[in-house]
Amino acid sequence: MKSIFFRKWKARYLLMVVLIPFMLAINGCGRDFNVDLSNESVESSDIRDESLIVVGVSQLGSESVWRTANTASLQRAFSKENGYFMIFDNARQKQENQMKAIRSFISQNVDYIVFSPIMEEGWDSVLQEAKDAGIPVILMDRKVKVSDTSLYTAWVGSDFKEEGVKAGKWLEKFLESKGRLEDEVRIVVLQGTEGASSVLGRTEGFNEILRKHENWKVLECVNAEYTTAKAMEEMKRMLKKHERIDVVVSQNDDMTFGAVDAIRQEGLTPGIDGDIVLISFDAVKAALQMVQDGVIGVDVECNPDLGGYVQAIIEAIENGEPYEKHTYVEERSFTKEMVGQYIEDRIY
Ligand code: GZL
Ligand code: ZN
Repeated sequence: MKSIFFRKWKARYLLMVVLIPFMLAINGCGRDFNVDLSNESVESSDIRDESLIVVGVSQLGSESVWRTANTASLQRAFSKENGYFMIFDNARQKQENQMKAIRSFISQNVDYIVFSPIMEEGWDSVLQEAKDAGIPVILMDRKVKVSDTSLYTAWVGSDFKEEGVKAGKWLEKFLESKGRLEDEVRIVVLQGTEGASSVLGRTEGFNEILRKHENWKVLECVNAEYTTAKAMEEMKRMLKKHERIDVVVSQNDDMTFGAVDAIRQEGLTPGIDGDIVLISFDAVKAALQMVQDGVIGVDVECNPDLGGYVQAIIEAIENGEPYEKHTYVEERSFTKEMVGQYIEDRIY
């Protein structure tokens, strides 16, 4: 718990650390940013307010609609009005960029570090450095696989395995409704970033159901990086390679959008009454519209609104109150029968 004086000093110092390079960049390198400094985004009031809690956030990237919504929830939680000074870094899908950001936060001696680890492996040493510096690390969304769980203070996110189980159980019900539970079902899987908790969990959960049906054949499981473009490319390739695909399990909506385009370009019809049914994850607004249109069979929600949960943990720590080491957020699945009522006021 840092004293108020220390916080004021640090906020002032931080502002200099952030501003000076920016000013040098404008004057030193001669590059014309054409920026009116008087409109500098970090208002001077930021450092005059009573002490602010300084939070270093390493976001893994901006690969998906889900990720954008997740970042927005962090900005809402760690606002100046809420008493925070957030330093935000976008790692652009590279683990080494997240490591650099975390080390930079440590050198700036922030009060807290918050990050979504792009993959589970490889965090022990940098988390040890944060622990040695006495900076609590709060994980959100994805998880880390570390030898010592005291290397992070808390984690907030989804039960990814449960998401996969929900998807498998929906497929059972869907096939039964079509009288195809005993038929051979030919499945391809579009996976997200290799080693990500959301990929490991969704795969594990779906496979738990898959194992019960020896007539379900997974033709191919491919890493499409959670992006629309990569998914379209891989889906096109698989449609040419396999003479028939019945189901696409797509581990996020952005990849689903790419797969739907590829299926249509192949002259096939995606959907619960078409040639290929899609199972998706995240449940972003544009995808829920596709659920309503019968293009996506089920969309298993993944709740990106984690900022408030992380903020509550920080408040608890600040006030010396108890908090959970692991917090699972509420999520549901959406199908054609019930999705209608949720689309209108979906904020992402
Ligand atoms: C899930 C999150 C995943 C989303 C994708 O919590 O890690 O990352 O499902 C995003 O959209 O890329
Ligand atoms: Zn989730």
